[in-house]
Amino acid sequence: MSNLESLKLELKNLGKEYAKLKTLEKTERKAFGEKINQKKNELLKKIAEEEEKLESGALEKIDLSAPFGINESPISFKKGTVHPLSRELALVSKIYSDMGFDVIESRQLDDEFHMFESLNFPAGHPARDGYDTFRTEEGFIPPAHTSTMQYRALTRFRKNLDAGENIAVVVPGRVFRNEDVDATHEHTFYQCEGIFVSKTASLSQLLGTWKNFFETYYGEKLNIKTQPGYFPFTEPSLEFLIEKPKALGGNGWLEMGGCGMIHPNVLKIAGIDPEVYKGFAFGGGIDRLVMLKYGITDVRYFESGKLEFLKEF
Ligand code: FA5
Repeated sequence: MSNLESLKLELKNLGKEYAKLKTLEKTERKAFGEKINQKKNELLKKIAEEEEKLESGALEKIDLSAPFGINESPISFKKGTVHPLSRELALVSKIYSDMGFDVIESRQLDDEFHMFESLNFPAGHPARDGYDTFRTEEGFIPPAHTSTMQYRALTRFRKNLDAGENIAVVVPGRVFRNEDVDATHEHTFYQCEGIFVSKTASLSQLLGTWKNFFETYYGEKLNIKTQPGYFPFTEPSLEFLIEKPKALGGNGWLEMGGCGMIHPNVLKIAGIDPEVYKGFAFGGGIDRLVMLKYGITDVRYFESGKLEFLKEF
């Protein structure tokens, strides 16, 4: 039993002594009462001292274990900021998610099959050279576009079609090209791929879907137009342009990415019958999307790690 506990017990037992008062002669009562009162006061004093010791002991423990006051810091912490591309990628994903698309992650190392064969670039196809692809010594490929995820998205969500639903997926991701870099060309940048498959998917649905995305992102109605493009994995293939948003100065057309109806061979390789299902796909650059929104003049700022640039966001 601790010191404090035994003192408290003593005090409790002292209480019983008061009952004896009644049994005493009047002359004896005064002296007896004074004696127990004195004893009681002594005990209360000792209990208070013990409790104080305990309390100050607890405080000492905190001081010993904490290197500094628990509510203050010797260092002034400066809050960092989210990188503008990370923030805008989250916004892009949210817009597509609100439109009903699943969002899946891409990868930063891929292979020949996903980069080329699954996308209808047979071995020796001249368009393979157009992608300025990096390769590791082991033969892996850092993806040159997010289209490398088409086969994975199609095979993963093929079960939707069996259940009578559509495939609607977007894939934001980091991509790499062996480019001559300049103000609008980086070796490392971001894209967002869109993939939609149903029995009735059409080119007009593709244009409506992408227009809807750009209008939500820039917050105003936009004029769009297309011009012919070429990608082995879509047929027909188009380049998608928007008229510069009025809030950003208007005037002039900007190419935002490539798109088209998914080539029947790409559906076939992914185990989807092109006689029954049709699909559209689109892939746009995130860096240029964000540059336009914030008036950023050089794409190389994003990967530069320059604090003066990053602090603006
Ligand atoms: C493609 O990458 C195709 N995969 C797009 C596609 C997807 C077509 C699905 C059909 C179906 P392209 O190489 O044009 O396409 O690149 C698309 C966008 O990526 C460009 O419009 C541009 O915004 C961006 N981009 C391309 N190269 C760079 C670069 N070096 N630096 C920054 N952004 C770039």
